[in-house]
Amino acid sequence: MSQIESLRRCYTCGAVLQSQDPTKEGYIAPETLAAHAEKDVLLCEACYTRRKFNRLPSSVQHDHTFMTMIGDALASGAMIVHIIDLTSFECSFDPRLPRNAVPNHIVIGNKRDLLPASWTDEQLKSYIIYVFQKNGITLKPEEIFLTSLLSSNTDISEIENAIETKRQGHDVYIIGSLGAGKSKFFDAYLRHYKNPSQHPVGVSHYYGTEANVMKVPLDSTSFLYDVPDLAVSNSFLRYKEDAALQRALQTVRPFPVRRTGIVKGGSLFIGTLARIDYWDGDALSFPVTAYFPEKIPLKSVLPKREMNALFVKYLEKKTWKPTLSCLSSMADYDGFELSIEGDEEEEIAIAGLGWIQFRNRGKRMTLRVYVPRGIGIDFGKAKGK
Ligand SMILES: Nc1nc2c(ncn2[C@@H]2O[C@H](COP(=O)(O)OP(=O)(O)O)[C@@H](O)[C@H]2O)c(=O)[nH]1
Ligand SMILES: [Mg+2]
Repeated sequence: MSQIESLRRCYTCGAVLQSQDPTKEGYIAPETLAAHAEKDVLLCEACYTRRKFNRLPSSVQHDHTFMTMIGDALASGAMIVHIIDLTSFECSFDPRLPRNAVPNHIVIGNKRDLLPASWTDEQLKSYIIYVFQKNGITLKPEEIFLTSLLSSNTDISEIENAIETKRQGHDVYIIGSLGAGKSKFFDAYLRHYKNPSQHPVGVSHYYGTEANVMKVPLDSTSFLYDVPDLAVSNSFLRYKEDAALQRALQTVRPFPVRRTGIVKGGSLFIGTLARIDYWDGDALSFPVTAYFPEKIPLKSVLPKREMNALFVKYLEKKTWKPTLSCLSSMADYDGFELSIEGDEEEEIAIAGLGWIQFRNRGKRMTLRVYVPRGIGIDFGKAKGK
């Protein structure tokens, strides 16, 4: 006799629960399943670990205006031009956005000038493809353009041509996080712009939102829209009131390449803004290359018995500038643990601040990363390699 059984799903992520393959989604150990078989609410191991250890870094949540505009764009077949800040975009994806929903898009990787000149365009494009793919968006190299829009004579004609050929008569929406370079892009775009229509270039209320949005006519029926800034709720850019910090972050000088190391039991203090501890592992120490704006201090700290007390002492004394007014004790930081294996160039990026790179030569290591509460971190393949 055949029978129909309903599938059991993880209460948090919705994956179908399975006990066959720990590397596939929805895995739950057979003994856990047996012990809790009568329960209605079951979690897969990945979600259970995240809940128990609060391991998931903060992701960004776009606001109502953005979601409305992006919804319109998708529904009308519009083209999306996504401007990213190459020094920090890993944590700018909203997990609520439908995956691979944008059939027609290009990505502009801006602030090329802040990255090492020796990194090739191919390396950077393949990194952008990798990060977008991790966030469920497939990109092709020909859909990516690299710019330094700070310089007023930047030639964007290649991008203008790509927009004109790819949009196929549809509207175009310019999106990007605060500080990515959207205003600079508009400056460059409007420099050579000739209005082909009867409509004026101007700011108008966008239906269904509270926002006033700039509209640039592209022909008599379609427009280029400037979408309000994407949220930076999980980035250091959110601390607008800390002026000295913002001045240090909004640098026009390339991020200096600083080589240092972290000793087992020791730490890398990024001023008192963040901290990366080498908690445990096979090697006694490992070399690190750090990329932060030059005014952000770095200090490699040898193992001390009371690492937290030392860090808090620096914090209280305001030993390192710039400081952040909302930080006064370790309770103001989120901690994450990274367990690393394999032999690859790895990178830890801290949203809006910078990143470190290191090579893990087949060793086992556990790092702990502390960042101000709510700041996003990303861990993955190193860029420019
Ligand atoms: N170094 C550098 N800074 C840039 C570049 N493009 C923009 N900026 C700076 O980044 C900040 C934000 O740029 P803006 O165009 O206002 O970004 P928006 O918030 O997306 O509109 C400003 O301080 C710009 O001067 C660039 O290519 N290189
Ligand atoms: Mg702007």
